[in-house]
Parts: sequence; structure tokens; C-alpha cells
Amino acid sequence: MFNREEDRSQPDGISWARAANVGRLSVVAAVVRRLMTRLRRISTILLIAGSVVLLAGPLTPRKGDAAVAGSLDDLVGTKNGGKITGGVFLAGDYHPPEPLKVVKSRNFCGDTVPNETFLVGTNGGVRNAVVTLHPVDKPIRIEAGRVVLDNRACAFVPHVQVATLGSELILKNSDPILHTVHARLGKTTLFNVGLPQWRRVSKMLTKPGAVRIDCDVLHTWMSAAIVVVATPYYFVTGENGFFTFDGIPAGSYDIEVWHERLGIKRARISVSDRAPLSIEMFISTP
Ligand SMILES: [Cu+2]
Repeated sequence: MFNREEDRSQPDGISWARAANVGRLSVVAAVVRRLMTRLRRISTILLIAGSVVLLAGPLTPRKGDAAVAGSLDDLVGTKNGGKITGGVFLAGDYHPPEPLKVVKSRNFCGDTVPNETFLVGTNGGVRNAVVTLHPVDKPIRIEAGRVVLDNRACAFVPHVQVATLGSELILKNSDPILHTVHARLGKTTLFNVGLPQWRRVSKMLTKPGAVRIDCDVLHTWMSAAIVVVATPYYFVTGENGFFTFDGIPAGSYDIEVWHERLGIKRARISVSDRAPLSIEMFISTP
């Protein structure tokens, strides 16, 4: 009862396979793992999509289905849109970066601060990857919001976050020492703000893209990113690299993964509001 289309190579170098099965996610996962092992060897970027497809008729639990992962709701998706779960994983070995050396303000900051630029969990999941969905053929409405970038214990907090286009960015400093927030989009400086502890500054994020942040008072170890997106569908992965989307209208989407060290990867997916989609994206170090 297991159907699998053969791998299909995508123009952007991402190859992916689609697995169709009613409910046997564990079987899908086992096949995905085997494929991953095989494909990882060729050091490429992979996207494996396991789609649970309902062919016809109502879904009713059957005898012997105890091993089926997830609840009935998981299998049929939500009434208001499709569900996508998955993860971003490192293809290849992980060598944790060294802590960052503090070269100034050591009395307050200490000798080193944690290096958050490349964090990978014990399961190979990539933390602080930004996953976004972009509808291929339908308009979307985004709502501007408000995000905060703090300076705390000689680091920008959070290290990576997402803001929708047009959002307000609040800059603040919880440390009793001076920091700056130097924001660049590519090579263009968007703003460069001095930030003593008492000061709060508001900026508008009016251009999409990954805004890189540095601190210009010789705090060479400090960095952060704010990914400004023109989509309401975004997720920042946690320590195990997992992501979840719910209520996604059916249709074609480009799924994009951004990571500050691993770059950008894209693939096209098809979202159904009748069946959840499971995606694992494997990214190699550049
Ligand atoms: Cu600083």
C-alpha cells in the first residue's frame, strides 16, 4: 500500500520525492530516512516531501491502525487550510563554532559570549532557520506588526527574527553599556543608531530581505538578523530545526529556507487542505 513517485530533479538543484500514504507516517519516515542517507552522500540539497493524500470517501480508523502516527485531525488536516510540518537539517558533519571572543567591555561582558551563528541540535536540526511560504498564483495580504531587538548580556536578542514588511522595529538596550544597532540590507546601510541604556528607537522595516545587524562600538562579536518578509507565512526554527504551518490555503507555494551561514534554498510544494504535508529539508554547508 505504499506509493512513491521517483525522485524528480528541480531546476534549482533540489531533488525531492513525494510519498503518498494514508496515515502511515512512520513508514513514510523510514523511507524518507533511507532516501536521506543515500542522497546525503552526494552532498546536495534535498527536499523530501511526504504527503498524506486522501483519495476518496470519509476516513475511518481501521483495526490494526494503532501504529499510525498522529490523530485523525492530523490526517485530515484542518477545515480552514492545509497543515505543513517538517524540519531543516544539516547534511554532513556539524562542528560547533567556538565561543566569540570579547575584545572590549570585558568587565561587563566577560571573556567570551556564545556563538549563535550556527546552531545544530543533536538530531541534526538547524536552529534559527527562517522558513517562509510564498503563494505562486494567488495574492496574499500581509499585516504589519511590531518586533523588538534588545541588547542583553553583550548580544542582540533575539539573534534571528522575522518581521512582516512595513513592521515597526523597536530598538532597546538592557545593558548598562553603550551599544549601537547598525542595520544593513546587502551593502546598504538602513540605519545606524547609538543606543545607551536609556534610549529606545523606532524604525520602520520597509524593504524585504535579510537585514544584518552589527554593533559598531568595537563589539565585533555581536550580530543579529531580521528577515523582513512579504508573506504572512513564516517560521523561525527552534533547537531541533522543526517548523509547523497551519491553516495554509490550498495551492502551490514556493517554500524558502534562509539561514545566515547556510544561505537560501527554495522548492515548490503543493498544499492540500485535505491532507497534511511533511517536509524535511537538508542543507549542506557552503
Ligand atoms: Cu555592542
